[in-house]
Amino acid sequence: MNKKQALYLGFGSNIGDSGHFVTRAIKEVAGNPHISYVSQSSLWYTEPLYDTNQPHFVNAVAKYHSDLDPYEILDYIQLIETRFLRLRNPLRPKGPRTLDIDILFYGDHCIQTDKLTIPHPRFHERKFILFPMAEIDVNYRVPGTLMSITDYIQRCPDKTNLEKI
Ligand code: A4P
Ligand code: MG
Repeated sequence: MNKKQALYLGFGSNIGDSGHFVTRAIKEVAGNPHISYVSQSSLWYTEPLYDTNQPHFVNAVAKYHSDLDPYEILDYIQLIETRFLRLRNPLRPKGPRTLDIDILFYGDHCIQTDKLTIPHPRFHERKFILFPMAEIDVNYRVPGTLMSITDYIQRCPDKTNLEKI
């Protein structure tokens, strides 16, 4: 059996009752017997990044412990996205969604394949990930780097607004 490692997931929604979807999804992830809930950030109300012509998002980060393989985690979070009626519009990849779950960090895994990149490839350019991460573990050191969440916040180019709900 694999050892238990800290898993950080990012949640986002901007269709429907987003606060409720994110809160429920954080709990549903821990419905897997191999994933145990540790803590979570506040919910944040965030201005959209990238595709800016869409409603504001609700974002949050949650921390778990797990002994699953990273690809098993990816399959599982995609199953949960589907349960929340997540539909993918290939013409608008960064567009509105009922629920997006991203793997941000997982133990000391550093993976770069077509299917999965950990740490998440764009975490450092997103205040909607860095600010909730700082609430959970401000001194967290990002695997494969010598930098903490605070260091990344100081260097983050993101100028969008966000506020705690
Ligand atoms: N994939 C690779 N690495 C990962 C990872 N670490 N975690 C692959 C999860 N998935 C990963 O993801 C596409 C594929 O990425 C997966 O099949 C998996 O094999 P997806 O969730 O189907 O597609 P997506 O949501 O269009 O991509 P992504 O990157 O999750 O979207 P983004 O970049 O998150 O953009 N503004 C604010 N304020 N808040 C937001 O939450 N979100 C987006 C969506 C745009 N602007 C936003 C927000
Ligand atoms: Mg995603």
